[in-house]
Order: sequence, then structure tokens, then C-alpha cells
Amino acid sequence: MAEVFKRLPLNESGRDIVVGDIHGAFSSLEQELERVDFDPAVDRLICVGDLVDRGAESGNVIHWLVEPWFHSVLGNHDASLILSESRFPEWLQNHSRVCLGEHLCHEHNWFRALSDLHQDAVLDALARLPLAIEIPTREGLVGVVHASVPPGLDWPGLVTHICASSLSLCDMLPLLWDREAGSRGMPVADVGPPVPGDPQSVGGVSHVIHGHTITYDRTVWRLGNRVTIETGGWLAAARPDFEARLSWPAHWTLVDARYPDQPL
Ligand SMILES: [Mn+2]
Repeated sequence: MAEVFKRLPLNESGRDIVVGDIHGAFSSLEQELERVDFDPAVDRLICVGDLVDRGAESGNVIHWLVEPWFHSVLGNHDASLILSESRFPEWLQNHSRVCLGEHLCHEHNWFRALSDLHQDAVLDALARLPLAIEIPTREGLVGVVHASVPPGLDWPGLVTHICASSLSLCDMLPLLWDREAGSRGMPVADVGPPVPGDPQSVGGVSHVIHGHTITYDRTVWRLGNRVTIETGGWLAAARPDFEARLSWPAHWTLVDARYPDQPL
């Protein structure tokens, strides 16, 4: 059974660093980890999902996911690959693909160039990714979900929801695809700290960190206590022509899980 929810133990001795979508740009990310003096002996790296597609090194995902210091939630591109290859995790097997429809991604050409063995290893690794990760910190609980927490759910409610055996593919869509947090948020420089009881916040957790939507001005955005840290770090490696045309240059954003408003 795929692990749909992962609760990490408290990191007693190092940092928990969260990074936006990776999209197969692993070498570029390695340089960023050096910049922030990432120490795999004590630090952990948690990705908001979308490990594959677009970047040339997408197949390297299997080498990262075996590292004890690396964790990731499932992103829509990761899910699309699993679905496209008809190797769904168990929680999807009983449900129709109808819900997904137009949501399937079509950027999996890199996958077809891999050997059969490599393809199997990639699918097996991605199928084990959880939908949500919970990080306990000395400043409170931090959640990580690729796209969004469905309206009306607090964090414990979300955990109950995704662990329920009745969960359908339709129920999954907001977690993987919704753009509300990334498009309705505001740059953190323009909004004050989260207000207790803000209806836009997810209750029961200090904040939830998302990827999925590249923020308009490539800064960290916040909607209530929902923080979007996806600033397109993978673009320079995967889509240099596109990146060169952007008004605001794309770049990696790495944050300490406790202080997602303050990029490292
Ligand atoms: Mn993405």
C-alpha cells in the first residue's frame, strides 16, 4: 500500500529545508544545496513535489529518493506519469481516470527513452510518494502539500481525509492541481504575518508549504498561512529560452521549514 501520508520525526540536530518543484533539474539543485551549506548528515531536504518532467535529469529521481535525507510529496507531474503508464498506486487503482481528464501532463518523453528496468524503478519510487508530509518543528507543525488543501479541511481533517480508504481520484485533484494558494496569494513583502483565525488559513498547523504555481514575481507568496515557494528554479536548466524571456528571473527558493517567509 502506498504511503499517502508521511509524518517525519523531529529533527533534533539539523535543519529541515523545503524546496519548490524540481522537474528533473537535480544538478542545478545540488549547487543550491552547496550555497546553503546543506549537510546531509543532519539536515533534511523536503520537496513540494513535481520531481520529474521538463528537466533532462528526470530519470535521476531514483537516486535521490533512496537518500535518507530526501523526502517529497507527490506532484501533479509525478501523478500524471504514474497514471499515464497505468501503474497507479493502490489508492488510485479502483477509481476512474475520468476525473483527471485534461489534467494529464504530456511531457513524459524523457521517460520513454529510459530502459525498461529504469522505467520500473522510477514508477515504483514515485508511486510511494505521499500526498502530504507533516514536519514537527520547535516552532510548531508544518505541512507540505503540492498544490492545495481542499476548502473546509484543517490539517488533522486533511490527514484523516487522505488516509480514508474511500478517497477517490476526484478527491485528490485539489491537492495536486488547485491553483488557489499560488494565484490568490500575495507576495510576503506585501502582507503582514498570518492573523490567527484567518479563514484563508489551514487550522491545526503553523503553515502549509506549497509548490505547483510559479509565483508571478518569483517571490514567496502567502494566502493566510499557506505559503507558495515555487519560483521556477528548474527553468534555467530545463527551459533556458523561456526563462530568458521572463520579466522576473526564475530562481530556486529554499526555506527553513520553520520560517517559509524568509528564503535562505
Ligand atoms: Mn510543477
